[in-house]
Amino acid sequence: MKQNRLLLFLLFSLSVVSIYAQNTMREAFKDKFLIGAAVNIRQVKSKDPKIQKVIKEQFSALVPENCMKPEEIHPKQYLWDFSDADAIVKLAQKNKQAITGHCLVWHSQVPYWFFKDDMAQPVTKEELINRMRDHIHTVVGRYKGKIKGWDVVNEAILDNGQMRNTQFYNTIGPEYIRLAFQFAHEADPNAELYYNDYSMDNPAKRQTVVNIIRDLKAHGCRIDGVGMQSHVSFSTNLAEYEKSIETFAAEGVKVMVTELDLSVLPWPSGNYGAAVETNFEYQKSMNPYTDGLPADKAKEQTDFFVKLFKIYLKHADVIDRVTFWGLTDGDSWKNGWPMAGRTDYPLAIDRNYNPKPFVEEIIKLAK
Ligand code: 9MR
Repeated sequence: MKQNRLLLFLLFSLSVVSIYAQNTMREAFKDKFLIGAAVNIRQVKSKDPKIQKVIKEQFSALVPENCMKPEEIHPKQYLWDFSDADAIVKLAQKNKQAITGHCLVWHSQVPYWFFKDDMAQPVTKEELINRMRDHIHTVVGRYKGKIKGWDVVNEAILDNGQMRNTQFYNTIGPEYIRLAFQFAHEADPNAELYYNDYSMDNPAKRQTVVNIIRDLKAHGCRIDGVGMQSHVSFSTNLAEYEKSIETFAAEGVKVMVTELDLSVLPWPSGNYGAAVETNFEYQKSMNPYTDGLPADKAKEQTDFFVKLFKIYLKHADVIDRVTFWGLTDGDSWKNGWPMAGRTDYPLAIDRNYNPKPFVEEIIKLAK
């Protein structure tokens, strides 16, 4: 009798645990694709159990939001600071989460020294290639075998489909992309390598990404995937967005949703990209939800995320990972961009570290 009761109790506990686990994104999507979050160092080092719990339970992949960027990890030519990046890698390993390295070559968040010689003059092409090689070899080499894949080149294309005139492009020429992929592969032959960009629903950009994939392959370079950042808005054209997933997949690469967020705030102009240099002066009328998100807006957001996740699930065979760009609404870069000082609600986890109502809806879709 006593044994029966014990057995019943055990069975009951097991089912409670499994129902509970099913209710996290990590568990619900485990056979579909990785579910990731970009984390900052404050969250990684936090002793607050609420923060550690949500990181571990809801996500199967992590990406450092800032601390692997050249500015942070390589502030001077002969000075490296791996402490924060190491901490993130350690946490992800402990939580058995896949880690993406972000990012090796980007026009933003590169320290001043990178492009200047001792006389503060622009470096030569050869020197910039040497510096790029040294940077990539050192960073990728340090985490060899620990990082699933790297955003090797980030945001190299303008919205009109032309190459962005970055210091890498202007000094080295278009082959800087090829070289970056080559150096990353040399440093960790088993790491996956990605091209990452925003506004990937834009047909002009889509075509240039295809050209980049083909050029890399034609030169024998490894490219495993395309990262569609996906800083989306309610007016993102989902038909074009889905077409990009299909187009990249048809080129034989994996697709990754790398920086998903959905702002609920009004946009001060017609551009919905993620160009870091965009900056508008604060206007109170552009910050309408300081006291909380009204029910109708929350519903609009839920409906949009449901539409997005239906697309992701439909293409789960080619989508490897869906990563939110930030852990909670309170930490999102969207509170400060493109206008500083606003209160936005773009992510899956709210300011109290609880999953938002739409999370339950997307979990239902996954089942
Ligand atoms: O979220 C990042 C923010 O904290 C930084 O201040 C910003 C600086 O450029 O970069 C943000 O992350 C960007 C990412 O690295 C690349 N794609 C666009 C993201 C939002 O700007």
